[in-house]
Amino acid sequence: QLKPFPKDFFWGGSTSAYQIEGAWNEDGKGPSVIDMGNHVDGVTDFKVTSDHYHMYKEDVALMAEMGFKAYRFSIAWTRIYPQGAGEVNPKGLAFYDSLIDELIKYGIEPIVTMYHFDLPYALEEKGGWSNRATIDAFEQYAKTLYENYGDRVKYWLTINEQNMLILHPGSLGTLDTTLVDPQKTLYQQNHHMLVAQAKAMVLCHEMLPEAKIGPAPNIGVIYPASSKPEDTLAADNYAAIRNWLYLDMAVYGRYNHIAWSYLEEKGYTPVIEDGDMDILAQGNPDFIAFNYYTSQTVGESLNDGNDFSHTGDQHEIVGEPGAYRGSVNPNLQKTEFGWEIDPVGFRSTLRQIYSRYHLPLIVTENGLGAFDKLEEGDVVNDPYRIEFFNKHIEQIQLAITDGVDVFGFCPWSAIDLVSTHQGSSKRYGFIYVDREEFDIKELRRIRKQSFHWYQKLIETNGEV
Ligand code: BGP
Repeated sequence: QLKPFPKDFFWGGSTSAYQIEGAWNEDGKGPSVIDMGNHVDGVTDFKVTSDHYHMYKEDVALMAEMGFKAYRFSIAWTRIYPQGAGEVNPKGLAFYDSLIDELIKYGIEPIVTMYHFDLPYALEEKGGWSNRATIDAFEQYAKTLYENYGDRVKYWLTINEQNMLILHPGSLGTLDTTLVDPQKTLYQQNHHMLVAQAKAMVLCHEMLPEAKIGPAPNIGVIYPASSKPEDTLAADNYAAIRNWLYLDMAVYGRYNHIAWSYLEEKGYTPVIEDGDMDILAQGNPDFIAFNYYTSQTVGESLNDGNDFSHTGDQHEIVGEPGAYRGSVNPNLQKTEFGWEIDPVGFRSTLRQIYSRYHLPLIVTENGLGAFDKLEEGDVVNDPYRIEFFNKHIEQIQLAITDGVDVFGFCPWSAIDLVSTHQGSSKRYGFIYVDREEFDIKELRRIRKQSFHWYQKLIETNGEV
């Protein structure tokens, strides 16, 4: 007997500032690492994207029409603090004021990510997350957000996919390619981000006792490539390095022991300053938000030069000699972009996270990137996306039936936007944005077939 979705379940959708807003240098916004970074040749940049900055009212009205109960979006740090710290930009503050008010007008719960890959470039120039001053800048930024929006925003997310920033900085365009010892530096940056996150959680609880805050990593179940015991051990290691390091720290305030032993073995351990572990222990999340696209499969490292491999997700070239070897899962089909599709793995992921942490869960990303086609008469048929979501939502319900406490599903993406490194032709939205890679046209919004399907799903609270 299936348990129903909770009555006040947060059905919604998700986006991030730099991928949807455009207006990259308007109204006092400072440049971020994304604006200044080398973006991938042959695809569009992030200057205009879906121009949500100017079209947000129309977009929110469409989300309301779909019946959204919640909308998960990010605030661009560089709109609030153009230089990352110091002077606040009133026009930046005003934009999110209006967006939040617009959401509330329709009864849509704002769920705010503070930082989604777009570090202020001014901070990057001073060393970015390698510099402990960035921790203070993040805390100051968090304080400003709480002061300005805390009366209306009850759900806060600290850092989007910190684990992907560390494990796949290349494809996210956030790696300083001049680094001599990138891995060691990345784990030092990781430590600073963890401290910054803990400080933001402590401050949130002090300033906004009614609000809730949590981390937002990308989590997916890790399978062993075979039943060979060494493969299972490798999968355990990879799960610790990819998933649990981040959540153990957020929840328990300590380094996962398997991940730590990996860091020691590789010589990647960060410098931990006095007081860091106390702050890490004090920062406690109220819930766990996570993004799930696919599972991963790894086996024992064979140290033969082929441990690195594309696995289920193309940002994830997985494998590390001496630790684990990336592997393709022969049981799974792939999307047009080569990402393995694994709805059952979604249920496993939900169960694993809940069993480890016993905190309420919200899914802040899940979705299918595809080359959607605009047909005659403004029709966009995306049955593959509907099928993808049906299968994943079914698995959430099974997880709920297993006793997992899930309070929301905000898939990627509410509306078409620009992919992290694969341009605007890789679409995820329920709402089509009429533009091409290098021709922005008029950016008309068009309801896809999945828009109507999702509207009905929300109306029936998950029964279709
Ligand atoms: C997640 C990110 C998003 C997003 C999504 C899809 O990793 O949090 O920002 O874009 O993946 O990935 P992509 O755009 O690479 O297809």
